[in-house]
Amino acid sequence: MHLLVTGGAGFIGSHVIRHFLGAHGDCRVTNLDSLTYAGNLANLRDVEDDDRYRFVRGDITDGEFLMQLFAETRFDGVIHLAAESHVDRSIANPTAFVQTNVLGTVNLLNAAKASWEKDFSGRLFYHVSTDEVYGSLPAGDGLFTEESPYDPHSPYSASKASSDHCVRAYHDTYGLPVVISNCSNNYGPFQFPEKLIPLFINNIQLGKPLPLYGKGENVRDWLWVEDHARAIDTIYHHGTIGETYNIGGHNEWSNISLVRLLCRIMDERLGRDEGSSEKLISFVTDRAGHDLRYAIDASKLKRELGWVPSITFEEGIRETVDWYLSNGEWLEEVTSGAYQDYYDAHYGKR
Ligand code: NAD
Ligand code: TDX
Repeated sequence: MHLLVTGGAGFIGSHVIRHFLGAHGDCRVTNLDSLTYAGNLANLRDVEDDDRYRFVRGDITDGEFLMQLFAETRFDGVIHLAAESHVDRSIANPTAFVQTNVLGTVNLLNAAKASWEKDFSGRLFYHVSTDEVYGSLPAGDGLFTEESPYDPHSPYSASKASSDHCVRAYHDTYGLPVVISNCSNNYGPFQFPEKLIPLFINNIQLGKPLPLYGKGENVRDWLWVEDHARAIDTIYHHGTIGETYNIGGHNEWSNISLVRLLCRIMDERLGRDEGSSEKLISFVTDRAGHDLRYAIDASKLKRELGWVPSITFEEGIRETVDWYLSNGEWLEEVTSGAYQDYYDAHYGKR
C-alpha cells in the first residue's frame, strides 16, 4: 500500500503518517508538503529514516506539478490534509485559504482522477475536513450529524466547505472513489502554538497574558489527535466509498472552563502557587464571526465501524502539557522569527 499524504509535515498529518507506518508493516508513505509556516519536518524526526517514508516538497496549488507526481508514482490512496488551517489567519488573509483549500484540492482531485482513469489505480481519495463547515450550534442544544446542512461562517470554514463540495462532485460526476470525514477540534503534541491550547501553554510558561476572545463562553468539542489518526485509518480501510463520517470526542468545553483547567495543571507542573496562572487570563475583543458552539455526533462512526476515543480529556490534556514542557526546543524553534511578527500583529491590537 503506497499512500500519498498531503500536509504530512503539519500537526495532524504528522500523527497520521506516524500512525499508518506504525500500524501497517506493508505501508509506504509519500509526504507531500510545501512547508508553510505550519509545516515542520521536525514533527517527523522519528520516521524520517524509515525506508518506507519519503518526503516531497511541493505545493498543491501547482496543478502541473501534481499531474507529474501522479504520473511518476502509482499511489494506492490519497489522504488529503494539506490546508491553511487557522481561522484567525483566514480573517486576515482569506485569499490564501481559497487558493490552497479550494484550488489546491481541485488540483489534487484532477491529478487523482487522471491516474484513476488511466489504470484504475488509487483505491481511495480521502478528504480530511472539519466540523466548522456545519456552522454554529446554540448553547447546550443539538449536535452536528452527517446530515446537518452546511453553514460556514469564516473564510476558513467556507473554503473547507467548498473543498468538501468539490470532492463530492468528483465522486458524483466522475465516479472518483472518495470518502470525507469532518472532525472536531484536535489537541496534542506538535500543534502549532497559534491554536488555543499550545498558545496558552506557551504563554503561561512565559508569564504572558492569555487572550481569551469575548467572554470565553464559546464551546469546542476536543479530540486527542492520535484518536483522529486512528479514526482516519478505520475509515480509510473500512469506510464506504462516497460516504461522510463525523469524528468527535463527545467532549465539550467552554473556552473559559478549558483555560481554567489548563491553568490548574500548569500551576501543578511548574510548582507555582495555585491560582497564579489564572491571573494571566485577559478578556479581549471577540473574533469576528466567532461560532458559538461546535459539537459532533460521532455515533455513525461508532455504530458502523466501531471507532471510539481511546483516552479521556483529563488524560490527554495532561499528556499534552507534559509534551510541551519537555519539548522546549521544538517550541522555541517554532515561536521564533515570523511567529513573533504574527503574534504582535494579531494580539498587539487587542
Ligand atoms: P496544520 O496547519 O498544522 O498543517 C497543514 C499542513 O499543510 C502544513 O504542513 C503545511 O505546510 C501544509 N500546506 C499548507 N498549504 C499547502 C500547500 N499549498 N501545498 C502543500 N502543503 C501545504 O493543520 P492541521 O491542524 O494539521 O490540519 C490538517 C487538516 O485537518 C486540515 O485540512 C484541516 O482543515 C483539518 N482539520 C483540522 C482540525 C484541527 O483541529 N486542527 C480539525 C478538523 C479538521
Ligand atoms: O487566542 C485565542 N483566544 C481564544 O479565545 C485563540 C487562538 C482562540 N480562542 C478561542 C477561539 C475558539 O473559540 O478558542 C477556541 C479555539 O480556537 P482555535 O484553537 O483557533 O480553534 P478553532 O477556531 O475552533 O478551529 C480549530 O478547530 C477546527 C482548528 O484551528 C481548525 O483547523 C479546525 O478545523
